[in-house]
Amino acid sequence: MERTFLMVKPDGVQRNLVGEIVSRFEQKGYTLVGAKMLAVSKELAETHYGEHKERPFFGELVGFITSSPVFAMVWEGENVISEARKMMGATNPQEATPGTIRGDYGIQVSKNVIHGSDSVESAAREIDLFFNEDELVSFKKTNSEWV
Ligand code: IDP
Repeated sequence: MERTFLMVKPDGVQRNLVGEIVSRFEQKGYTLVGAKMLAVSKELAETHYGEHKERPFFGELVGFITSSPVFAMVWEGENVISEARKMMGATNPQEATPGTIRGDYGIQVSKNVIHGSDSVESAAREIDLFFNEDELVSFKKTNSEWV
């Protein structure tokens, strides 16, 4: 059983897509084990996107993610890290398949609606960065044998 970190970015929150996005992962069968609205600080943004520090768009990226609140989530389930990436679609919404979140709701790469961890290591790092242990629950859903 895996856990992944997903985040509705400022454009998704402003466009009222939080409910739709939560609904997609719920209906798929994954379990939401933590969630919160937060305003990302410059420091948190720079740490979260640290691997992109040398990229030309780093300043734009940090400016965007701190521009308005985000909705941070931890989801649990079998292979949820890679499956959530499939459900999100390609980084550039114009390359994302229709039916994926970015394919359905995004146009520009800088406003691509959602972030999701891309590996077991980044999931662990990002969950730890955004959530305290006591903000996450651990439970078994009564319908789990049907999913
Ligand atoms: P990912 O979010 O699909 O994992 P990454 O390559 O990790 O993609 O890039 C992080 C974020 O940086 C992307 O989600 C996207 O919003 C933004 N980004 C990527 N390339 C560009 C660019 O060329 N200009 C502006 N923003 C970009």
